[in-house]
Amino acid sequence: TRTHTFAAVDLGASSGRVMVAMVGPGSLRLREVHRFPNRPVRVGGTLHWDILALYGGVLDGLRAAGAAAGGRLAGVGIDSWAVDYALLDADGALLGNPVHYRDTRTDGAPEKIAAAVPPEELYAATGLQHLPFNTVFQLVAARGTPQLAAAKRLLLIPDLISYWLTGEAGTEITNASTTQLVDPRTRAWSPVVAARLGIDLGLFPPLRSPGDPAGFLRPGVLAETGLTAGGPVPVTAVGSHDTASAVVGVPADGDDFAYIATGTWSLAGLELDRPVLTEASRAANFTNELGVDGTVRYLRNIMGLWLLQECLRTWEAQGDPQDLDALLEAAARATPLRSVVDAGDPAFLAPDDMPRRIAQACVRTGQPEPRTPAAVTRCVLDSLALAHRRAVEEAQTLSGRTARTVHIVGGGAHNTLLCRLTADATGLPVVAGPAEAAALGNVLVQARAAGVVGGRLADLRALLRATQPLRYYDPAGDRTAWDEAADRIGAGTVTGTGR
Ligand code: ADP
Ligand code: LRH
Repeated sequence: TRTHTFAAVDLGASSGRVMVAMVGPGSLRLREVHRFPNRPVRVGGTLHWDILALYGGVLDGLRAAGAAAGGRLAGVGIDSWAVDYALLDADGALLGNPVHYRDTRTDGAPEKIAAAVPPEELYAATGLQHLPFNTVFQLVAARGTPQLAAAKRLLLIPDLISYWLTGEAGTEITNASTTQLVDPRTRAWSPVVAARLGIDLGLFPPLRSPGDPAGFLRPGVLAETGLTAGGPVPVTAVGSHDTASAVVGVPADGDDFAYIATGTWSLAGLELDRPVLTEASRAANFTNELGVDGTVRYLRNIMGLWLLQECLRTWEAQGDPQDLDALLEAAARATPLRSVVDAGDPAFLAPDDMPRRIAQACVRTGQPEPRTPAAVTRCVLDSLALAHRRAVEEAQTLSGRTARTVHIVGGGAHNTLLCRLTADATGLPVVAGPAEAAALGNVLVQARAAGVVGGRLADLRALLRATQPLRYYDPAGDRTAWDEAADRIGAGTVTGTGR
């Protein structure tokens, strides 16, 4: 049997990477061929994504992928972070750098929208959790700008990369669901919501689904990446929302599992076959994002390892750089649950001095201020584990489903302390890995579309279990200590709506 080499372009908020996977019946080998930093740039007071640098990284990665595949790539798939978009003019030219979801331009937009469509109605129509940066809020913030007025087309980030690579435009549905303009029951646009918010759905190219063809690498791209000799290279729509691909990449056995995709964000919840649109679900700020194969990602956004990344950035800027491995070792020895913060607090959203904000939150809730990098790191990881526990428990209550295992995928799967604390806090066994679940979910959907592997999500996941190294953590310790810590913080969610 022949193996085929597929490339996954996976753009995360902290780094972009291009991975190649050798896929055959019963075999799957993933290799990173290129990783590049994703460094946002503030210009004119606005935080932007450096999209051309990212595209340059994608081209470098495809060149490396082609070399790894002996010049013959069976396909390319693209996924990235959600929500953000680029505007193009009538000639297809980029109208400015995409704005970062952590930019403050959306301040006040939710209030404007609530006046046009009450939050209850917006949730009933779209099932999306309230994140202050959802695409609808960004579009309302951009209303009246010359850029939006000149725009003839709107492309979400992975769709933009795909357009540049192929010349063909589409809107992939899993990521489209994060705009807050899609009805999760029909899996189509919600014209009513768009009309009431004055958003022109005509800006979006037609919807496509994971597995749909998305064109071929253009001749110029083939030339630039050294891929001209291998014949046409198809681009396939995958779960273009990185979290959609990451959930495909969860190596679960059966359906009684919870997952936590932990990278810059922690996305913690359940895979469902239909949305939960109840008022209780809205109040708890759970989202119903659309997944591969008709699934729903029922989850909550938790601030994630952003908290740690921003601490590291701050310490470095203050002339006190930390080594991550040494820091995590010291954190593992630090006093458990000494101070915890609400890992959903919107105060942590923007880039800024994170150790200071964490200390302030501890003081505000009458807890000791963590004073050393190790103590701050322990506080972050205890707080994330606590938020993981709350999301996993509430997702079950709100959906009526039961989880017997927690899968941790994404970069955080490397963090053994976080995995152990999550097992202890949830009281459930944790299976950690793969860290590159998004890239794996990306290539598996491509390989299936190409007929190289077959089957349903369960079959793709069986292939992952058979081929990817995983780590197991059994819960230990006294769960009442976690209850007590939870009581210290009146935890809300990223909206700050509170309990
Ligand atoms: P994103 O996709 O959002 O860019 P990733 O899934 O790549 O994020 O996760 C990045 C995070 O994973 C880092 O911020 C870091 O905290 C964590 N991480 C990655 N590798 C390791 C490691 N070897 N040990 C501990 N943590 C790690
Ligand atoms: C994770 C992610 C998450 C979104 C956020 C904007 O990378 O896609 O699912 O909520 O970025």
